[in-house]
Amino acid sequence: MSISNLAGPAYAAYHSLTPAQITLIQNLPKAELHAHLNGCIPITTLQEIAKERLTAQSSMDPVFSDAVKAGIERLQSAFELKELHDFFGLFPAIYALTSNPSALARAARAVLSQFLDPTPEGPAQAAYMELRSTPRETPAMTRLQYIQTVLDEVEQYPPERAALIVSVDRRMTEEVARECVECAIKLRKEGRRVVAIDLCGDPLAGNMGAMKKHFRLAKEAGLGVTLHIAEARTITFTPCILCYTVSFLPQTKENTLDDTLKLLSFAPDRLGHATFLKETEKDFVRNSKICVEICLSSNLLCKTVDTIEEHHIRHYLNYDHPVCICTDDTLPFKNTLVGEYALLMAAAPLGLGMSEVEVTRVAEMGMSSRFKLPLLN
Ligand code: 6MZ
Repeated sequence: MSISNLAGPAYAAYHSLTPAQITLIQNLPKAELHAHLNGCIPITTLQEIAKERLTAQSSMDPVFSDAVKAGIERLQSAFELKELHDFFGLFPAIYALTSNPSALARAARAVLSQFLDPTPEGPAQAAYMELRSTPRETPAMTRLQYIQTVLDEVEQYPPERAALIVSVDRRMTEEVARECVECAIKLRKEGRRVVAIDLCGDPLAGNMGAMKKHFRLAKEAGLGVTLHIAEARTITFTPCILCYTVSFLPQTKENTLDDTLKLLSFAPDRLGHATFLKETEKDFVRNSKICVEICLSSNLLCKTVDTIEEHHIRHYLNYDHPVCICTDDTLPFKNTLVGEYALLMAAAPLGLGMSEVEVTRVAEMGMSSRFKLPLLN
C-alpha cells in the first residue's frame, strides 16, 4: 500500500515526522511477521476481483452480491470499530471473493507485492515477510490446494524474502485444525516454504485445551508456533450462587478463564498481541524470551488499547525483550509497515517518541525473530 492510502493513527504519526526520520524508517531492514492474507488485500485488488466475479456470476444470488458490495464499501470508507468483536464481521465479504484459486492467487500476489516490492515513495516496506493465512475449503478448492496456491505466490520471492505461516482458526473443529496442521507438515516435507503454524480468530471462540495436540504435532515436526494470545479482555468471575439464580449476569465461556495459561503451555516461539497478560504471564514470556508480535494500529483501532502511551510494547521495551512491529490487517486498518514504525518514532501523543538508535534496535529484533525454515524428512 502506498503511503497515500495511509489513514488513522499511523497516518498522523507518519506526517509528524521529519524527512530525515522518514528516510531512516523507510531504509531500515524490517521484517513483517504478522500479516493476515485476507486482511491485507489492497482495496483496489479487492474491487477488481469483485467487479469480475460479480459480473461473471450473473446467476449469483442478488442478496449475496449486495452483501459483498456492502462489505467492500464498508472496507473502502473510514469506519469505526466499537470493539474487536466487530472486526471479524468484515471477513465474509472478503472470503466470498477469494474463494477460488485464481482470485486467491491474485490476492496473495498483491499482498506480497505490497510488502516486498519497492513502493512509489522508496524501498520495499519489508526486507522479509512471513505471510499467514487460514486454509479454507470451498467448492473450488481443498484446504491443501488453498495452501499450495498461496505458496506458489510466496515462492516467487527468494527464501530470504518470504515464507508462509499456516493459520488455524480458533473456531475450527478439531478435525479441520488437524487437517491444516497435517497439510502444513506434508508440504514442508515436500520442500515447500511453510515455516510455522499460527492460532488466530475470535479470541473468545473455541476450546484451546483440545487444540494443544495439533500444535504439539506441528512442533514435533519442526514447524514454529505462533499464537494470538490475550488479545481481548475476558470477563472472569468466580462462580457463585448468584450466577445460577440471576440470569442477566455476564455469560463467559468456561474455557476463557484459563485460556492464556493453556496457550502458554503450547510452548509457542512467538505470541501475537499479548495485550492482556497478567504480571506472572508477562514474567513467563520474558523469562522464556518469546518474541511478541506488536500491532499498534490494530490494537488502537480495535480499542483493545486506549492510547499509544498505555501500549504494552513499553513494558517489553523496558526489558529489551524481543518484539516485532507488524501491520496485522492493512485492508481495514489502512496502515503500512512504515506507518507502524512511524508510530514508534513520532513524538507523544502521536507516537512513542523513540530515538533513531531505539527504532533501529526494534527493527533488528524483528529481523532476528524470523522463523527458520525447518529441515524435515
Ligand atoms: C485474531 C485475526 C486478526 O487467515 O483468512 N485475523 N485473528 N485477531 C486479529 N486481530 C485484529 N486479524 C485477522 O486472514 C483473515 C483471518 O485472520 C484472522 C481472522 O480469523 C480472519 O478471518 P486469512 O488470510
